[in-house]
Amino acid sequence: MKIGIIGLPNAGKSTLFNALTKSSAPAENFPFCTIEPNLGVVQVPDERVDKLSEMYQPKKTTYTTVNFVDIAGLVKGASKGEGLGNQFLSHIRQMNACAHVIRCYEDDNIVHVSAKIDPVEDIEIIHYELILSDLEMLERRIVKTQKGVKAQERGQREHLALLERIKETLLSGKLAIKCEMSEEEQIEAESLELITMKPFMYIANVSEDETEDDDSALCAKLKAYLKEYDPDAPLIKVSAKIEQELSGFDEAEKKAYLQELGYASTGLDRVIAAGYRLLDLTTFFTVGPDEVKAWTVKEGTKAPLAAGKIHSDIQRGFIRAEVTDYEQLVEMGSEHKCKEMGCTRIEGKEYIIKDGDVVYFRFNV
Ligand SMILES: Nc1nc2c(ncn2[C@@H]2O[C@H](COP(=O)(O)OP(=O)(O)O)[C@@H](O)[C@H]2O)c(=O)[nH]1
Ligand SMILES: [Mg+2]
Repeated sequence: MKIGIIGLPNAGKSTLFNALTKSSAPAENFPFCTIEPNLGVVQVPDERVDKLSEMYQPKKTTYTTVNFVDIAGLVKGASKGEGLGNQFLSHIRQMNACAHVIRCYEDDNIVHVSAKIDPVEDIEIIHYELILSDLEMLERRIVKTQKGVKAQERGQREHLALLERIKETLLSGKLAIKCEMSEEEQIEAESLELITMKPFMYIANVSEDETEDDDSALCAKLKAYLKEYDPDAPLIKVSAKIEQELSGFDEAEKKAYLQELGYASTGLDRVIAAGYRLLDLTTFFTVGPDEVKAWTVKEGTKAPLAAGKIHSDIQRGFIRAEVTDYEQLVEMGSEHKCKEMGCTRIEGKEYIIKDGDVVYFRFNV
């Protein structure tokens, strides 16, 4: 599962990516410094893991991770091949979700490709390119489907109607995900690999002196625009520059500095949490004196497959899952107490893992 970081050159993608991964992708005042996409594995902060770790005092505590990819400079004309455009677009197509970084910071030393800072114009440039690229893809699909309709292949007429509707949506400047669809159509549309069908989040990269509740004119403008254009998508305000500085601090220093700046948590934590939510994943936990660990599965995963994440033997020899809800475990204070009080459920092969389940798998090989 990967989240692609996209946006215009100098929006602050690499700076943010570096802070996220504490790695060293090149961040320079140069539009095409990141050509190959950079992959970073980022730990997802989860206070449930902290709490469980406190309870069990295990030798090891393991959080889930999410992958971020720094996809570099999309520019105006990308869908027509400008600035290595097609290459970037094909990278984005492989992502499960997108984090769109928009420049809202002012800094005369950092050039802007359009020579002026206007977050709404920037966002529109990127969306325009993504939509054009999707339209091209869709058009090819439509031609293919028309042939299917002519040949009277099953379901092709309905499929064509859906494609035409998505095309209408794109032509009106909206993202494909905004096209009204039934649940089945949604699944059908997701298989089209359209970029604008992917879940999006927006990251406003603001000036260092901007606080959480006090928006600059640029940030306010962006917020107002997104409220209309994509109201369901999360918008997160960060200063990439500060996040980069913070990533070198220890926890105590970080806290003090954040307080001084008027931020409740690091922007990165909010970016990671929102990104993780965007991917629609389910987290379950295994606990014990050796390790407290958070695991990630796709929503709707059944118990044996989830067990297989831990070890293929556990999946193969799956007998049952003993499941306790995280909240109840914390309330009762121990697994023993939970069992005593009848809060631990015995679940079989058909059980679908829920977010927050604390699971013990019984198996035999
Ligand atoms: N003042 C300021 N400069 C920033 C900020 N974010 C990025 N920059 C600078 O802008 C330049 C380009 O940033 P980079 O992360 O490489 O942008 P990218 O092209 O989107 O990857 C670098 O010199 C950064 O230090 C910010 O929030 N404030
Ligand atoms: Mg970059």
